[in-house]
Amino acid sequence: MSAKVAVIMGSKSDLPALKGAFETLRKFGVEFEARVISAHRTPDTAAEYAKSAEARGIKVIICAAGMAAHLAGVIAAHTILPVIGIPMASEPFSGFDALLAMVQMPPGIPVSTVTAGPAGAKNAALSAIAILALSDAALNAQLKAFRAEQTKKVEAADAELQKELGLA
Ligand code: RP5
Repeated sequence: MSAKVAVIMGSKSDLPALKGAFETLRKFGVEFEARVISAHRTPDTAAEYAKSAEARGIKVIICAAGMAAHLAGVIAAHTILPVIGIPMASEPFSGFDALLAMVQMPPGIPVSTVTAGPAGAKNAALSAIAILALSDAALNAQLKAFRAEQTKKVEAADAELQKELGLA
C-alpha cells in the first residue's frame, strides 16, 4: 500500500513534538511518508517534493515548522493537496511566531492550521484521517469508533468525579 499522508518537518529538532501525529496515523493504519525538508535551508527540495506529491498518491500533507515557519505555505504554493500546518514552539515567542506565519496565509493559498505542539500534532493527524475517511468507509468507521471511545472516557471521568466529591 502506498503512503496517503506526507508529514514534513522543518528540522529533525521538531520530531519530539510530532510523536503523537505518527502514533495516531499508525493507530488508524494510515500509511505515511515522513521527511525533514526546510523551506529556507532546502528550498528546491521543498518545491520538488510538493510538486510531485499528488502524482505519488499523497492525499494530505502535514507540515510542522517553527520560527519564521514558511514551510506549510511554500508546500501549499506548489500543490493543490490539502495542507495542514502545525506551528512548533521555540524561544523566545513560544510558537506564536510560527502560528501567525501559518495561519496568516494570504487568500488563495490556504494552510489549515492547528494549535502548536503535541496537541496540534495529534489533531493534524486526526484531520488528515477525517479527509481520507470521506472516501474510505473502513477509516470512517474507525474514526467514529475513536470518537465514541473518547466520549466514554470523559463520561467515566465525570462519574468518577461525582463519586470523589460525594455528589453522586
Ligand atoms: C524551523 O526552524 C524548524 O521547523 C524548527 O522548528 C526551527 C529550528 O530549527 P533548528 O535550528 O532546530 O534546525 O525551520
